[in-house]
Amino acid sequence: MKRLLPLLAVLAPVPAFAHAFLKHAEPGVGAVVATPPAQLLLTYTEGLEVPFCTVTVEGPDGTQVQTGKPQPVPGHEDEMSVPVHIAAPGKYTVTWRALSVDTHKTQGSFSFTIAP
Ligand SMILES: [Cu+2]
Repeated sequence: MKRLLPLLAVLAPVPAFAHAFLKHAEPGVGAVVATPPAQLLLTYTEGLEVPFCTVTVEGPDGTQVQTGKPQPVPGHEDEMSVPVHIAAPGKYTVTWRALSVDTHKTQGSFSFTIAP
């Protein structure tokens, strides 16, 4: 029965916090901001594999907003910045897909509003 112990350790559930979930965003989740941001800054609960993360933004009229590729933030492996071209006021919805350093995939979305 001695050999069973290492096996049980392997089967132990991975804690839920070991995935990359959105911890903080600029502009903030649900925020109303006066000035359109030149980039989004997304902070996660886990380190990211940024080249394998995607972020899309949908504008108030339902069309896709022009975004750049997610960029790593030096010194912050749990963050990525995304260049974004926002010209008009209204509600914007950000949809993100993240691959964390533990190879788990997560996804989610949130909105913010540019005040008129
Ligand atoms: Cu994970």
